[in-house]
Amino acid sequence: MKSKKEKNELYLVNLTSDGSLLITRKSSGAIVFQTELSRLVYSDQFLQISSYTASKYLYGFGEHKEGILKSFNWNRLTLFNQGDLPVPNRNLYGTHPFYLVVEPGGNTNGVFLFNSNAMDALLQPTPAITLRSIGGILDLFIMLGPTPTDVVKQYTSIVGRTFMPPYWSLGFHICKYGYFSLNKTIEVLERNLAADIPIDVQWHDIDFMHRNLDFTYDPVDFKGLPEFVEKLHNDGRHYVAMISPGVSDVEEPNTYAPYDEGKKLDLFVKDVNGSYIHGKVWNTNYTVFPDFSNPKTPPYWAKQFDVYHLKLHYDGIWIDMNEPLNFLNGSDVGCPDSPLEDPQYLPGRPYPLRTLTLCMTAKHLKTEHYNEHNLLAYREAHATYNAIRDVRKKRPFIISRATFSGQGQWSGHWSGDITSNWEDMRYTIPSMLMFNFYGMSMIGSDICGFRLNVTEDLCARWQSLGAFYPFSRNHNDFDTFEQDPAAWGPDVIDATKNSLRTRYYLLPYLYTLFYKSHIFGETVIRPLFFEFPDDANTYSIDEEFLWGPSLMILPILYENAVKVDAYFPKGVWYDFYSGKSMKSKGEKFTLEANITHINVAVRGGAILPLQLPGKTTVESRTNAFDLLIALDENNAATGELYWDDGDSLDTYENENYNLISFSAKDNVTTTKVLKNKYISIMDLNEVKIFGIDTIKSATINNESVPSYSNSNYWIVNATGFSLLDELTISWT
Ligand code: MIG
Repeated sequence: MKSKKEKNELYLVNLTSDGSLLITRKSSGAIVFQTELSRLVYSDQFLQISSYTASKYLYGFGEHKEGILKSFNWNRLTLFNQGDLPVPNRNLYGTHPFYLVVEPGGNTNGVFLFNSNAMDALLQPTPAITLRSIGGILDLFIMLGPTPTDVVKQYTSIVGRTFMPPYWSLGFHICKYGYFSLNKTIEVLERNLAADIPIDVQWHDIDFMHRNLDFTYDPVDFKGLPEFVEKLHNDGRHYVAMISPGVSDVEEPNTYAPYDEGKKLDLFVKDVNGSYIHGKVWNTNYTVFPDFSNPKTPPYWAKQFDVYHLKLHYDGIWIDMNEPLNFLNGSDVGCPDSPLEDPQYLPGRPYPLRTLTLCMTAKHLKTEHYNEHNLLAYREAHATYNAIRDVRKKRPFIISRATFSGQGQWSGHWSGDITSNWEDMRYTIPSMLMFNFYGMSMIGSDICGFRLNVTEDLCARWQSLGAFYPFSRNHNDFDTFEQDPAAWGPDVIDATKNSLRTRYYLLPYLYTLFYKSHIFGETVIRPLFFEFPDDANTYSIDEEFLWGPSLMILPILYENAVKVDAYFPKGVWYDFYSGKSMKSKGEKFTLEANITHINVAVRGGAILPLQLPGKTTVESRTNAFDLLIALDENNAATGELYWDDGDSLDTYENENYNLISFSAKDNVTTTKVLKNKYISIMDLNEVKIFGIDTIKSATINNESVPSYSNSNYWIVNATGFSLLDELTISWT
């Protein structure tokens, strides 16, 4: 007899005695997974399983530099963390063996291969996928969705969900490799503040360290750094410092605790003979690597952060080079002969796995680097998260270059050393979309590009686009000219100010999306097909994207372009700034955008919580809120706001937050205070209504209030009211 639970399952499994395994979706008969187990290969250094896929609409299995939709033309996707710059068709910094397939009819399924060895996925025109790993075990999770968001929620319920970011990290960040002095840092920051650019976070790259040593700062060129950081804090700003995973091995005894203490605890990665394996990164001599898989390492790591914080009050940490990248192949003395160094099957690039990283035979506590490689950054991020949480007693903010499945719990990511050209700017959108899909919602790219010099037009367009990255930071290489917004003329400065003002205005909506990502596993940024899986036109779109379900960003991505031909899925959409409506049957609209403008559209049916922007998030959080009501075809809309102090740990778990829901139908909008535990002022300024022709009179809680038209929309004045009271807003 079948149990109730089984009856409700979305799938059917059929396994024949000769090993044909077929998993289908009960409701449609679509293939979810289909393999011949008789063809399964399961050996020590070669594991292979193949499956038909329901369609050629497959997404994920990254990190790679490419669009969201994968090619099935004998396409090999390699996963093995490596630190060289992003180029197409090559493995990149992170490993996420998880993919999603849209079935005919619009249901979606997901497959996660829980395996951390180097591996390939081969996509064949059948369509079919072959998963091929060179170690570990075959442990597959299959997710039935049925919506793309459901698949991501199911995946993140297995691997872990995005950390709850501090509110300040949603502001704008500036950075450059090669300020080379505190004076230069101050000069750049000051000119941006003088140009009225909102800045929340100042960063420092390795050049602020003393002789490139982790947990130091240069006492000469960066003299006064702690005082500078105090000033940042007093002005409502924050500070992020860089740490590399390797530690210098030749410091005088008793002068450099990160080495001395690591040596005493004997926790560095070893070679086959049991000596510390020597790589070469930034240090004068060689570099040794803490073994984050050793239980002694996290407390050691935490101690370094603790001591460091006594000197320098960092707020966030940037973990770079943690693939790990090594300037040598394997070690200072190469690597021994071994099947681990030269496996019979070599995924990815046609050169050994040890190229520009550690020997595969290097020894971690329980196993060889061959098996630990892809996990190093994950473990480092976890240790760093716990370390700085315990030091600061506030929410950690960590950005990591290398990543593995589930790392979104501990860190965000940025897309690494992209080049300052139009192609690489376009690539930043699929990068963001995919990392949201992997459960790492805090993702961005170097605004205006990292490598080589950017042009003024490109930088203006990039600042506009980058204002809509979840993690919004301008950063560039040491040998390029300065590209912070204020280094430019009015085009870049105005593009930056306009787009950042919009970002800061939208922060309560963005923050609520992060809450939903953290608690429920939803994506913050998503491709159009996530919201419109029945509309096949959306399946390949990655030059426009959504914030949550309701806000569409339509950037200019081509040189000299001043218009964007944007696809709007069926429904009512409104220009975010003017309220002008566009009724779409599922078609393209041409939108203009001069060099200082980026198009943003609101989907009918949404109520967005907004807050008047400030020069920092600390300032914006003291301002009044607006509500934007965008009515759909049925004159209805809904929305939500999550609000807490933005920095304390576990506010959701401790119920220290406010949660307010909004619902509009015809000419009445009501708000419900579902939780009121965070004591704060949440005054309203105005309510904007998109999608009505005229208002004769308006009331809030039966008091009549002024209302007026702003060409395409109506505004109801709401001053004197608070979001913490339940409101009924009506108009005639
Ligand atoms: O080999 O710290 O991706 O953002 O500026 C370069 C210097 C090492 C790589 C990072 C980049 C950073 C740079 N780092």
